[in-house]
Amino acid sequence: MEKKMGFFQKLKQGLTKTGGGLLSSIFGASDEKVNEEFYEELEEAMIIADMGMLTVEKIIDTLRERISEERIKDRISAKEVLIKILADMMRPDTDFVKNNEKAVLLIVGVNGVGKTTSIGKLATYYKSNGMAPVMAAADTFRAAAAEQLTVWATRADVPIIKHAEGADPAAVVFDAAASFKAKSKDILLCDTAGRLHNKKNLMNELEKICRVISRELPDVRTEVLLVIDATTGQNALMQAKAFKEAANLTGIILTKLDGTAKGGVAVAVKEELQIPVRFVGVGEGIDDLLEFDPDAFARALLGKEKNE
Ligand SMILES: Nc1nc2c(ncn2[C@@H]2O[C@H](COP(=O)(O)OP(=O)(O)OP(=O)(O)O)[C@@H](O)[C@H]2O)c(=O)[nH]1
Ligand SMILES: [Mg+2]
Repeated sequence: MEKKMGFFQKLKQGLTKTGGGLLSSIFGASDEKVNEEFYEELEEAMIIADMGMLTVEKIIDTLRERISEERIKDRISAKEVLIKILADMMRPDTDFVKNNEKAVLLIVGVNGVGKTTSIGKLATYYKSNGMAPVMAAADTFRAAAAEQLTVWATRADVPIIKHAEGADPAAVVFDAAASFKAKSKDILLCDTAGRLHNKKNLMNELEKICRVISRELPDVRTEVLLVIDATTGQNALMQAKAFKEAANLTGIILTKLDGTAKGGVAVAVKEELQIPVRFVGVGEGIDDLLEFDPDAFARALLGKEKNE
């Protein structure tokens, strides 16, 4: 319960920081009517909040239908319906790594989105759930990438497998998989490079890493999580499209929600690309990672607390 409140508070703080609650201003007092002007304002606000044109059209259509079916006349009631629609759209269709289930989490994404930081947070999260994580420093491309991950490994107090700069990332993953087996670890967290020269390079490297994982750990569940930065809006959606073509993405980590009112990309990635958000980043600290909660997230997008 306390965690849920924390989720909501942190999220709402971020989401309302820049826009004063992008969607909340539209709903106003209880006696305000649902009319064409309301739909227009709402459509515009959802596009500004990065939900993407296609998704916004679908949301508006669904909302119109429900409002007509339920004979809703006021904006306050319309808001409740909208929260439900958004939450259902973001809700994952599949389960995620269960507690006590072994897994490999391959963390991918363009540079600067928060991959390495998220791995530090994930290690802490899994450790606090009683799991034994190990990190693989498979970003061998950027100078000092392994050192940066080592700092997080020390903070989280988990082991790390690393090679020299410029080494083959797949070889790092190979060694990390060996250690995972030998030391009976639960969660293998693989950092990857964010700046490869082109899509073909990226695709080749990710394929090679995935081959090593499936060969060395054939019975271990593997999740490929794309990290996207919520402050980059529509750009984040483009990145998700590109990475979906390059790798078998299974989920999203949406970072930097503490610095934007535009969390709508969480709706767009699920609706347009069928990739569910699994975690959200709400700060630079080791505890600033939260399990994604579609209902709380939808409420936060609309600036509404459960008992408000
Ligand atoms: N405010 C905020 N900052 C974040 C969050 N996640 C990461 N950052 C910051 O974003 C910056 C980049 O984070 P990194 O983890 O180095 O990103 P990366 O994707 O590993 O970057 P490369 O390795 O260069 O590709 C750092 O300054 C982090 O502190 C977040 O949820 N909120
Ligand atoms: Mg990094």
